[in-house]
Amino acid sequence: MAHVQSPVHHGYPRMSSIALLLRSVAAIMFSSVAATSLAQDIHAKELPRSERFKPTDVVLYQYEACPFCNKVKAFMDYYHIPYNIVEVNPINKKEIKWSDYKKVPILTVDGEQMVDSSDVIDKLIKRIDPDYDLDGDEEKKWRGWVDNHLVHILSPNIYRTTSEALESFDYITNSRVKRNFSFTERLLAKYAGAAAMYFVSKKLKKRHNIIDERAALYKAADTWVDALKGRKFLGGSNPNLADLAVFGVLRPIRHLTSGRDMVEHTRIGEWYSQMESVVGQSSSIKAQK
Ligand SMILES: N[C@@H](CCC(=O)N[C@@H](CS)C(=O)NCC(=O)O)C(=O)O
Repeated sequence: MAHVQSPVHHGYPRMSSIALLLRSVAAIMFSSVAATSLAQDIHAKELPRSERFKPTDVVLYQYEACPFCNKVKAFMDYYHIPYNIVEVNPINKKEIKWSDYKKVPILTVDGEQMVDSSDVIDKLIKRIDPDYDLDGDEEKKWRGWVDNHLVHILSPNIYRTTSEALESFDYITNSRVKRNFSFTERLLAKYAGAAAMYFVSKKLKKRHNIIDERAALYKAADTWVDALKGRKFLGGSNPNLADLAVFGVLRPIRHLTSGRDMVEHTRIGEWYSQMESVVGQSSSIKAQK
């Protein structure tokens, strides 16, 4: 799972020139691989949950492993909104040149641009259910916790060791990518990307004052389970937007070593499985081991 965005906007610190070079190689390789293999990848389900909101053309401009993008995907998966994915090249961002907004996700809904994952979700839920109350304290608090706390713990975990970093880049050898790229290209993307992100994640760890990344992940998972207070979901018998946000950012790591460790060492497994069965899995973000 590459997390090869620009250091400027995603809070990446300044890097040594070697790390920068490696990251650039990884980013270029990753983006060319991903852009071709994932672009226009349609995710459709038969029965939209909303009778009111039936957009005909939804496009998500994303980075495959961007947690904010994965939040939007989990929401659209749950609400059965069919969408196309356009993978953005993290170096030149040519796929979003048409927009003034320079981050991902960007969602276009029948030509209308929506930006910022939480705003996107707010807009979509209001179209699905105009009466939806976005001001519920608990839901708001935990959605904020995902954006301001949980997302920062993920990179230090998935790129923690060189072997975990390599595992996170394993998706590059998945079958869709295989069709379009040579063995050498895939190998270079995987090793350069993993090396770059190994170093970047150490800087991120420092920046967010994380001493032990696994301990932080376990603590976050159990904090979330405590917030459930025995309920099936934070939303009660059905997930609310906070459930979908937590699930969205954890889904890409669930089948990596860090995600397996998390499930093994915390109480999050039951909630996660329940979310998985109501949202469904996304084939594009599973570890390919
Ligand atoms: N608050 C925004 C944050 C979006 C964000 O930071 N996205 C990162 C990718 S994870 C990004 O596009 N960074 C700029 C870049 O890579 O150049 C949201 O929730 O959508």
